[in-house]
Amino acid sequence: ALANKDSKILIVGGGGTIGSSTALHLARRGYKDIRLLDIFQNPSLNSAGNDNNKMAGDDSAGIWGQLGTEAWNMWTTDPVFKDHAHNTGRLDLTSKPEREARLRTRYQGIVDEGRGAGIEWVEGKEQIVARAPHLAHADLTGWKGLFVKNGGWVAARNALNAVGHELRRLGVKSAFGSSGTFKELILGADGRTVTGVRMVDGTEWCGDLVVFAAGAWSPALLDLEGQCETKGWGYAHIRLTPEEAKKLKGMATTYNHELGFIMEPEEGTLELKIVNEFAGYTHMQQVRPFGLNKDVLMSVPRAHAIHPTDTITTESLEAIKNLIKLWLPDLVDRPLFKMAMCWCTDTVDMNWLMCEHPKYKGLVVATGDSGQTFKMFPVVGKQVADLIEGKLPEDRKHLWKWRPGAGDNGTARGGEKAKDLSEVEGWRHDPVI
Ligand code: FSA
Repeated sequence: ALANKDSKILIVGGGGTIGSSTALHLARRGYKDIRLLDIFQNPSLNSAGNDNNKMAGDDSAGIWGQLGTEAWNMWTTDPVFKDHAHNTGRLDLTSKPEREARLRTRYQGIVDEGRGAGIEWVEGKEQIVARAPHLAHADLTGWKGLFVKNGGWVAARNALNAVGHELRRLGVKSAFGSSGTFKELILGADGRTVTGVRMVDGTEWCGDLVVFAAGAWSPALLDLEGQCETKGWGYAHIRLTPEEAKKLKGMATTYNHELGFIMEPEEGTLELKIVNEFAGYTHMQQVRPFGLNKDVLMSVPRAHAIHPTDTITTESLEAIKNLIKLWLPDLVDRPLFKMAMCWCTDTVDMNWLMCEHPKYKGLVVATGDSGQTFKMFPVVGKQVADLIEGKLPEDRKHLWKWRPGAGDNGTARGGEKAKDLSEVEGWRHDPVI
């Protein structure tokens, strides 16, 4: 085991998805000295999870299938999570052969595992509209894919907030602001044993174990040897009338791999979020992650919380308007608001990077979200806690190991290469001071 119940555990990124889930599992297991460190308090405004809603569901095979089943189970039964899960079902659709092949493999994998009751293969207008009546007037030519029964969406920000409350109730400590913002590791005399972390204002927190879960900031803060690439995706909202919301009540989460996705608006807010799907944008900057002795060019977040006047790119805006025209034609003229970019970090093969850092003792990295983590929010921290306790099964350890330069195993995101934000317009609106 990398720690015992009395160890001082510091969680960098403790206000976000992976960090707060880790704290929850450790605290529930009786770890007594946990401290969250983050620039913003939970739910951190820098977290991709700080969002109205996220897609969720038991929709995969293999290890991700085991986790997905466990996660959906916890989403719907655990007292901290269950008020935030909405079992509307989820469509995962495409009209492109390459994506179709992947979805068919996934479908077959789930069926072969004896879990076929939770999933349906759908194609053609009749079958799709039966699960998504709101698409009755849309052109669904060539669309096919999965209908996931055990899934739908989760109220992401509210769930992150609920975990934050639970952590405070369980006695987990925290530091936010400049004394919670990571600058560097503090190493012992051997130059490799981590004894704590130093923050941007000079505060030093000592610890026996550091869990590094800085989400999209991870590769810019700590040298990850090129294993993670940070990208941003845009979203916008439209405000519905109560009558319009009533019509969409219970709507299955509708995802099309070429176009984007929508989910049922949360009761009370009447805000319908619309997202276009694409490769994401990089934001290349010179940075010096801890562990390197020179600056490197890499993609870093341009956080909305820190640049609140930024919106989204003109091309995302057009794609979002197009999605409204195709799927929700009655709402084409509705103004768009709450437009922002949300930042995630991808590994090449879209599996987490969750392991001990090979260069340092007492440092666990838990990152490489790859756009998959919020649906796993209740269980991602269980994997980190198992890793710390030496209980993580070998196959999971292998999947999430330190692997610079490793290929993609056919699981890479695919599609077009990401553009850089410097090449596209419309997103930047610096305030005039
Ligand atoms: O279950 C899923 O398909 C989640 S992907 C969600 C998403 O918004 C992606 O669509 C996007 O491309 C990026 O990876 C962020 O996450």
